[in-house]
Amino acid sequence: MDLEPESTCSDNMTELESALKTVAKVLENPDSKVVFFVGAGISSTSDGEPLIPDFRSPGTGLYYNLAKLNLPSPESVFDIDFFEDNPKPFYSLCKDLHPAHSKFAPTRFHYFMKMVNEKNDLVRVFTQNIDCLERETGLAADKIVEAHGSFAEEFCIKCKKRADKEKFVEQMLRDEIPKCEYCKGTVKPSIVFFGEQLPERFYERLDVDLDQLIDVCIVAGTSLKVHPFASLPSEVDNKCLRVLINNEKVGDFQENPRDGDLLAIGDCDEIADTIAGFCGWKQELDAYVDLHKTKQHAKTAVEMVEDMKKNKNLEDKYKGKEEAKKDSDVGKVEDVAELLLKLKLEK
Ligand code: CNA
Repeated sequence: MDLEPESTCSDNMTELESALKTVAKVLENPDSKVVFFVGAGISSTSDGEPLIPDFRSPGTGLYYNLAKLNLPSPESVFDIDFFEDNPKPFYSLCKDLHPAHSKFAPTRFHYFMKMVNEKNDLVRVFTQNIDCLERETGLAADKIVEAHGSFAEEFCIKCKKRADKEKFVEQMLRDEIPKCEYCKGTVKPSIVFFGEQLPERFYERLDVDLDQLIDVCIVAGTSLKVHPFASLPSEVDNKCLRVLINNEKVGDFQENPRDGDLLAIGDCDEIADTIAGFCGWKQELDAYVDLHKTKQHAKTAVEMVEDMKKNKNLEDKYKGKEEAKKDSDVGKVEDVAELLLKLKLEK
């Protein structure tokens, strides 16, 4: 009998695989306490397709696109003093970013965090993102700290009262500057502008959450350049396993590396997918992502049907139902409408 040359798994394993297997081993234990520190990179692409651009990239970044508005500087759009005098530039882009109107869907990485909440003891997701995609997965707001605020709520900048969401959205979609129903002050989403304090909840949770023994902290999609958020990875206990999932090595992982730090340099979605595979969660993760896509397709198809009902001429635009079916990519539009009702979508 020929004997195969002896080879261990680790012989063939790349450094990255080995790091991800170590993470998976921790996550296989349901009692593991997990914390996430995340940023714009978890929303910048979705399964390789561009999603929400970052702010600074030349040519595509948000600030680049603001050049035409003739602002003192592109950053003025998020400056509270500037906003008080002239909220128009902010509202010219708010519609595209606001979850009530934007078409952005959570990425595979967002759903991975939701799965960690289901399979482990998720202590908290600290995010710098303002896009609300963590909430969109169904993860409870209590599990999320939006360190730089978000579009989840809107407040009057004068009397500080919370605005009615429906009225706010109506005004925004009519391209009006939303006004407070009590004092007529300007209403602003609760994203943190330059010149404003971070939410108190950020400091409260930071004190309490990081005071306990966390098993693994996963830092993902952030350049760790914006303070005080950037210092979070340095605040976790020395016994905590620190993992960086990012396109590049950043922050404390670069400047003050600890023994045992794991570096997963690469795309957030791909790495989340691999870890999920090692944990045996791959099918469930795929199901979450697919369900969301089906909902999106169903929404598109139903919108088309509604359009067609409203205006017969639109049949020409879609060259009849056949074209609409093709666009919807999920079979008959009527079936999709039915599916949508079954799913009881709120939106
Ligand atoms: P950043 O400074 O733009 O850094 C992003 C990091 O993610 C960089 O190191 C990239 O290399 C890395 N990266 C980008 N795409 C991927 C990917 N697919 N996989 C792995 N790594 C990737 O963003 P930060 O969050 O660190 O900066 C903080 C700012 C950006 C906060 O104030 C945010 O509010 C703000 N921001 C938020 C959004 C959003 O809400 N989606 C979008 C753009 C900017």
